[in-house]
Amino acid sequence: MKVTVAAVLSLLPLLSSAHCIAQRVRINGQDQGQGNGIRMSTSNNPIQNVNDASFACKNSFQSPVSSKVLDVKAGDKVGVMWGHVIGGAQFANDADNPIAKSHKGPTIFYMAKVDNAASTQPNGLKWFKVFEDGLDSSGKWGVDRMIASGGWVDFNMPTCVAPGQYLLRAEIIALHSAKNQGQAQFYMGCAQINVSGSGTKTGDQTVSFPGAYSATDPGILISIYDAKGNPVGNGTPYKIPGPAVLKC
Ligand SMILES: *[C@@H]1O[C@H](CO)[C@@H](O)[C@H](O)[C@H]1NC(C)=O
Ligand SMILES: [Cu+2]
Repeated sequence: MKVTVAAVLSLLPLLSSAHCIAQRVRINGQDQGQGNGIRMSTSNNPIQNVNDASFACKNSFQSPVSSKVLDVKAGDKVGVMWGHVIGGAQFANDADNPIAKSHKGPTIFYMAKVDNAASTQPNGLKWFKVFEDGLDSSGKWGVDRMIASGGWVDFNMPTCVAPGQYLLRAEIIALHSAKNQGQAQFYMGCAQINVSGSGTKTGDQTVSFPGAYSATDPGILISIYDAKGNPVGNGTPYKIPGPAVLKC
């Protein structure tokens, strides 16, 4: 009987999840390896409560969490890779890798200055936004571009960021059901980086996670569908949640 229950439970992720996990970092296109320098969750489930205690960096981390802190120079191109499960595809021709195509929404990066990126707990940190990619004029979303890039989202480390260690928070918001409050899906993962350079900034506008978002923010409680039901936006510009992106 136990075997039968276990077998049934093992099928549940196949039936229910079209979600994703942040799992790799690349620097100037150089893949740093799965789970290396990133706090990789074993769960691809989203967080839907914006006040969840794990809203900064997710939870259910693979053990041990990487102790690696990745060196990044200000101005480097830094990317994080998302995949349906750890490793990417769940099975051959997995249409939900890196994420289900229905999961339209923005891709975002934040950073927070820390003393030790490998050990710092993420709650109470001051996060500043360094990248955001929402809805463009052709009806394509940041998530569409992430899927087209094989799960990668890259940004340029601003040259004005002060040297030191940071948690780099990658985020995706899936808005397919966001017309009802509490139904936007948040995915996040935190990379551990050490920035070198001659910048001085650690954020102009900083926010806390949880705390930065409200369940009724216009970019969180929203129907993304046009009159024909296409997920191309509702006719008004999409407002990405959170503060403005750091300007150098
Ligand atoms: C961060 O980078 C600086 C400058 O390259 C280096 O001196 C320091 O040891 C690095 N720290 C970590 C934790 O990697
Ligand atoms: Cu999902």
